[in-house]
Amino acid sequence: MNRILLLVFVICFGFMFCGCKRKENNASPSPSASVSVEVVKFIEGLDLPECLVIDPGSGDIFVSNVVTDKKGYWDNDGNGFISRLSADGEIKELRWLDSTEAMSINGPKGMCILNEVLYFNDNDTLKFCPFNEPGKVGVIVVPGAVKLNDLATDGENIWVTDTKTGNIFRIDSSENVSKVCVLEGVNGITCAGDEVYAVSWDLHEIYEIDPEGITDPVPFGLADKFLSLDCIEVLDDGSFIVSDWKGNMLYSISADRKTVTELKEIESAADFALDRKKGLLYVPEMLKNRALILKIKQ
Ligand SMILES: [Ca+2]
Ligand SMILES: [Ca+2]
Ligand SMILES: [Ca+2]
Repeated sequence: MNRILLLVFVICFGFMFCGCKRKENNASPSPSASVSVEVVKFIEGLDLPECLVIDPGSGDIFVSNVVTDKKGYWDNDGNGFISRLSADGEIKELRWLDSTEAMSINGPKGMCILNEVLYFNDNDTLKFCPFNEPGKVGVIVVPGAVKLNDLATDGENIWVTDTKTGNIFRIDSSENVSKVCVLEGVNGITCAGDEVYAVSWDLHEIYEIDPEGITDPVPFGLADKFLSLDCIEVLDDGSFIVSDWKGNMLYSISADRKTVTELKEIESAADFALDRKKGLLYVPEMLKNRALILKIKQ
């Protein structure tokens, strides 16, 4: 009797499974459906890495290390540092830029590189270090800054987000600071051609930003898919990759902004870098004190 019941169950389950499969195959193909990632390497020995960026000049990778043993991610504790790695993930200089008495580095987060200068957010202060003057750190005053998070560049300006105030600023080459708009809980920001995209940690949503700040940020309508978004990048085919820090996941989103696909489970996935030419992602796995190099397969 039990065997017959089991057989009936197996047949029913098999039918349901085939039905689902057929439905899936009939679905219209989405541009991101074929995106997947493969681990190339783990980079160990980092200390709460929040952000990785690629220097277009040398190809080297820079890593911001927040450093705290008590969840003081935003404490001005003078123990943060920035590492320099080769493109294949070997640590060249763990403390390429270190905190000093004259200029503390506390909890460095988002970074960008423009004209041979590394810019990095350090809690309430935007700092920078020119590559030709290693160790020398300058400051750009950002109005009302509390929790500066990400940085991006459009090739002329740099863009800064403040997660606490929601402010998004654009700063030109003369260090003129313009407030573009406010987006509650804004974290990651990226520039793609003339377009600017940002993600909100608190609203767990992705937004297209009007670079002129005339119209309000336009949500993708995917807020029910994520927990706390950290970073966003745009691939050449117009699809997106985002990291969900609390959701411990890296996602792909189709260019039509409708289909969300899980790419890889990564604990506390933070602010990753995209190498377009090589099709590589450099993703910090923050609470595991390491980063992953992933190959994008399309
Ligand atoms: Ca710290
Ligand atoms: Ca971030
Ligand atoms: Ca970023």
